[in-house]
Amino acid sequence: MNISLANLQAQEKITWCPGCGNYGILMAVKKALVALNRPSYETCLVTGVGCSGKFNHFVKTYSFESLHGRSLPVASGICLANHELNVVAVGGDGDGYGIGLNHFLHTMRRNLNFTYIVHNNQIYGLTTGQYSPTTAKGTISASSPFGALEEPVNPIKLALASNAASFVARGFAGDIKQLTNLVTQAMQHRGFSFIDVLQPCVTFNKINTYEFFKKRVYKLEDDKSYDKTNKKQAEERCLEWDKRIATGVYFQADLPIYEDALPALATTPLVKQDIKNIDISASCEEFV
Ligand SMILES: Cc1ncc(C[n+]2csc(CCOP(=O)(O)OP(=O)(O)O)c2C)c(N)n1
Ligand code: SF4
Ligand SMILES: [Mg+2]
Repeated sequence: MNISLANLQAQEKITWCPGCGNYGILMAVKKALVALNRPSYETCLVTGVGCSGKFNHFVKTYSFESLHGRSLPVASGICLANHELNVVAVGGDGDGYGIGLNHFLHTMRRNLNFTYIVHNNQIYGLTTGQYSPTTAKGTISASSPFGALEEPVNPIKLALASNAASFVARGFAGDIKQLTNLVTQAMQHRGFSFIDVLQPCVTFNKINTYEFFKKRVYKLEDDKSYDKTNKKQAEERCLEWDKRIATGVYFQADLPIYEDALPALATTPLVKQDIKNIDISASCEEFV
């Protein structure tokens, strides 16, 4: 069966503000699923909480709406239970780089085989415009009336510094063609694939707008001198921001994945294993 966009159409009405960058990300994910011809039942989306956390309402796949900042541990569990699924975790910058930051670091260390897409709008959208971990220092917001005091998190730098990230990319919600390509590559990559997406929040972030990004973004794939297997180059490019911002695959490496080290997963996914004849009475005796 050939999968089309119509197959991925959910029933629920989209409630994001008109013009929100989330629409571009939604379209890119759907187009990537079409490009890979993955039926709805082979994909599981796992979201956190936020405007981005509503992502799973608007695309027809299996999904799990987790707690704020907890999409990665839930996605890890799903991945281990059925490593044949196309698992995709989705969340915001507050969700992933704030409350969920520890999970981000530990998931990279494990290099489990799933995709993580962060809607980085540099603000808490759902809760109406408080500053987030990626908000620029000095920004006036609902929760920083005198300007944000902290230095912002640089998610690409953080991922590279983890020394275990195997696919690190950045997309722009205003360039659906490139983003589709990045999501497709991320889903095909064997290992943890992370995409930070520059996502304008048209309602609460009046600084990082479509115009702001359009003036600055350029594509790494157009730069013949750029080598995505060279981490040093990635570390340099990820420091750019004020004058220009690189999009594309910053870094990719073929590293051992967590699942390979688990003998229990070698033949077939856990969910498909026959456990009828396994005697757990001794464990029950001890723990129950
Ligand atoms: C444990 C917990 N703390 C706080 C909240 C309130 N809360 C909901 S969404 C959110 C932040 C959303 O920002 P972000 O993750 O950037 O997502 P966006 O809405 O911008 O897509 C917060 C603080 C919550 N739901 N749960
Ligand atoms: S508040 Fe911002 S992030 Fe949330 S739906 Fe509206 S534009 Fe999008
Ligand atoms: Mg946000």
